[in-house]
Amino acid sequence: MRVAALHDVHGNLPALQAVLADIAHADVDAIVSGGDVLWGPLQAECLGLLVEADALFVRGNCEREVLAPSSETDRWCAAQLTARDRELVAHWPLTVELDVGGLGRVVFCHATPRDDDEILTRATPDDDMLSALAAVAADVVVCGHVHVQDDRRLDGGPRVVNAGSVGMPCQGAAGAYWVLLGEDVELRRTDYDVAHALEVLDEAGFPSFRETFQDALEGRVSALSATEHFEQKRRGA
Ligand SMILES: [Mn+2]
Repeated sequence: MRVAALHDVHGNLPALQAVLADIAHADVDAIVSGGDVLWGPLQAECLGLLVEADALFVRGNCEREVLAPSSETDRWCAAQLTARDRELVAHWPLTVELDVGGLGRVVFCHATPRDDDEILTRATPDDDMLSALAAVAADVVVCGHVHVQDDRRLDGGPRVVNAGSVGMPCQGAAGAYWVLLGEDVELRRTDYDVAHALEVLDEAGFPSFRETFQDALEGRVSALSATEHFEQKRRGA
């Protein structure tokens, strides 16, 4: 079995379209949507495409936040969804489990299997990773949330793969980031026309769109700066 995991699309429809076109040539048996499809410019359209592609969904913190909005931006996002969209999203689970090729039992989640907003980064010490994942019986855990790809083997714990972000990456280079699982783990990057995407997405009316998205889409947010930001947040600094 081969599985494509697509995390943190954040309403970036052109990025998602490019990844789905790539996946069409990748002999994939299942697509997992790893959370945070919402909270972005063209989220309802992204949701529609993933439903059409028969994706298996897990819930991200942004799905939870859009369904219970507490900011102007959350409320804008909520207003883009139909009652049927909201009903669908409200039922997404925290995890999906699949047996994948040579990898064994794989648990897909947004942030960690126990919490859609818990932070784990490349810089998180092994002991902290192990305690966050202690209750998880899996060979591999696939997560997202911090928008930086990673593939790490924990001594005495699962292999932890971060799929990165399709729609709002922090990799220091433009593109849509995702992961392909089969006999092994392939961290993938799909190119798309970012200048055109920025124009299309800007039209959607997402509040402060350019300020929020442009640097990430143009590849100007480095993995190091994003990791430092999230790691400080994790440590409560
Ligand atoms: Mn998230």
